[in-house]
Amino acid sequence: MALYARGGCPVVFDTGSYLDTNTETAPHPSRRRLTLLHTSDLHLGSDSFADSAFRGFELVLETATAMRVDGMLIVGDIFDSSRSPLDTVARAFRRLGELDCPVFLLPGNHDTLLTGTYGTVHGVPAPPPNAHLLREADGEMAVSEELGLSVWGRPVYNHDPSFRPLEGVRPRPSGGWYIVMAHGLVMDDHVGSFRSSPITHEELHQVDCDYVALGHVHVFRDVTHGGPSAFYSGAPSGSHYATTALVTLDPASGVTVERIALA
Ligand SMILES: [Mn+2]
Repeated sequence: MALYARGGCPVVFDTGSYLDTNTETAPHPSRRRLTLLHTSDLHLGSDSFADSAFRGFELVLETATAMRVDGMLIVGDIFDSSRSPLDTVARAFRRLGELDCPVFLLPGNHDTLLTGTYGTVHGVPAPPPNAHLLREADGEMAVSEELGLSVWGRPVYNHDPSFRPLEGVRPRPSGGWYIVMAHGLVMDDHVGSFRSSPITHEELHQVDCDYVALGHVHVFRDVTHGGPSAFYSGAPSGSHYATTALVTLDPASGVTVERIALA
């Protein structure tokens, strides 16, 4: 559990078995309007485009600050590989720690530095206090009581066809907003069953939450399939279509998602 004070109100991140007890004894406040910046696939520390990757990250941070968002969602592949330089990791975490809002961080298939899938990397800096890294292999919930927001995600430990990013999604908490993060490939009909980390249209239809924040595909895309709004944010660097997504949760008008071009 980590505590982060913002505006005098503690934000409590709960993990694993803590959660059910906590939500029953401390119900969320009623929903209020929230804006969240959704990003993914930053690939910091890449061998091939390290400088532009970090510039893309900085553009996302500038956008978050300029828009005074209430929180940030980073849906996988923040780092490029287990070989991403640790000083890049430290710099990235320091910059995230300077944000005046909670950050929800889900490891993607490239984040083996964070999951230790290929062996523990020694000396990896800790995420800043305002960030919650969703590391539990079976999925993990983080709760910001100040925002009235719960965020669930299942990190990628084994990027293969048997891994289902939306398997075991926690039921919707009793109050507040609920966002599910998933790093994987939404399967269109023409895509074969051999693809890794698949997400089906049926899963997107069935999931009971307010917004599904996706990562892995580097292009902004609406993949809503009859259920909650579901979008890929696009990557903030590495193409001519560098984007991020601004998500607004509004009690009156519902969920809206805007594509923000960064290039
Ligand atoms: Mn990926």
